[in-house]
Amino acid sequence: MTIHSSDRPSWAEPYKIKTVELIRMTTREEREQAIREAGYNTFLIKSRDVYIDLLTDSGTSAMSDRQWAGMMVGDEAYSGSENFYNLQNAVSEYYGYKYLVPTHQGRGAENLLSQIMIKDGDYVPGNMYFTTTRLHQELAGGTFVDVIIDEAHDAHNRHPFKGNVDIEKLDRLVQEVGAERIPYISLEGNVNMAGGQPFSMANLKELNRYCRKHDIPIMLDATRTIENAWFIREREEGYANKSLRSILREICDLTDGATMSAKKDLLVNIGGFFACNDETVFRKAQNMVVVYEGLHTYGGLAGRDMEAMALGIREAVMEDHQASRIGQVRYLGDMLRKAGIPIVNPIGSHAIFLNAREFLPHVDQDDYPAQTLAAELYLEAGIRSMERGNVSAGRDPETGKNRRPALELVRLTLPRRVYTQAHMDVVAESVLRVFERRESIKGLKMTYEPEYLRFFQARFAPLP
Ligand code: PLI
Repeated sequence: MTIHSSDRPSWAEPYKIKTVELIRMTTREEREQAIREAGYNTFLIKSRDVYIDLLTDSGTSAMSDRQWAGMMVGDEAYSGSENFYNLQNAVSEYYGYKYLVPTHQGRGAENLLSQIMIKDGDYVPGNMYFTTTRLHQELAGGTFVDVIIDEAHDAHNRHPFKGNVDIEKLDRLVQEVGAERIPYISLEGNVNMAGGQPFSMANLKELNRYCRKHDIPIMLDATRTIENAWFIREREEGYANKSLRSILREICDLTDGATMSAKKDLLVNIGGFFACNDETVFRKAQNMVVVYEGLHTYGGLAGRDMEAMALGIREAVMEDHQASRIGQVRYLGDMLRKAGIPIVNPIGSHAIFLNAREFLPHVDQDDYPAQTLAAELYLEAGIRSMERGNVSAGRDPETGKNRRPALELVRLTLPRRVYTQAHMDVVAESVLRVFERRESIKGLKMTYEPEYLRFFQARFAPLP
């Protein structure tokens, strides 16, 4: 019998700390200046002015001593690096796809997939949008169509699998536009914009049956799929005694290919890949990667990066690693929930999402409550978070208006293996202090808006 670490009443980090990075607490005056200079956009704050950095779990994880040792065996040959073959073996062993093309990060893989498979006028259904994914679909001439279940758009709904695809919504699209105008469905594990919400294996099996019938490939956004596997084991009948590794493989076997940002699940600071089972698609990706990323055996990465990724795959499926990863997120979420802070439920795997709509009900969505709350949390305690609401959603290309999404959220994203429980206590106390003075908080107006992915570089000013 396998004893999973989730059987233990409490978790502890399955590592000890060998190197530390010093962080600096700033004064209120310093933070006021920093946020003003950053145009009230947490993306634009200098890292040295941040105390606890919860902007993202992307590329911010701590690598293990083995991964660092792997960096030293980087084979920096332009072609045919040994580390590429190690990565290829690891992807084939754990994810099971036949063909692999490395890319510098996730959006590099999204570019390949979108350019290869989408034609002008196509429709790309997906279980909620992700910013870079949708943009690449649009740049390739496609229109993204949200086919996630309605529950995902409701921060209070406790559905255990809010990442599920609504097959009826998908079928309506197929009836309306025809399967031949749907190059693939984009399926994301632990749906980021919904609050890190998983899909179930039952839903994926049903989706697979439907897509086989209509000849629509399923392309997985595998970025946080190992974390999705954790929830399948925890919540779905028949999976309690299965390993994360076997659940991951079952997911991949029900799909046709994947894009991957290795900067999340896979515990590296840079890297990604495109993988698939179709040889024609692979040949196109292999050819296109040399235009945008680099030769097909490195795709924009150094040999050492590919080695760290290959080792990261093996560490990411370790049971005690995920137990402590998800345990830490829940620890923070439970503290906030008990203090009456409005957050998205159920708690996902990579972040706690503050419900800015309820935190600042008096701030209109076009005055950007989530952007405002992220700026206030930085001002309060030097904690950096990320807006995931009206700014991130962007404008509707047809109407030019803000999309005003149902979810107006601030994401407190936990890097893997980086912060301690004591840091989580400080975060919770700081959020509470902002909550206590919430009524005096006013919104922001946008003063600079870039054309693409505006949330990265937009600037704001406080409303009077
Ligand atoms: O940041 P990239 O290019 O390595 O990956 C893009 C990307 C694709 N899919 C998903 C689900 C993501 O979450 C994602 C990147 N996410 C970031 C940067 C984040 O902060 O969540």
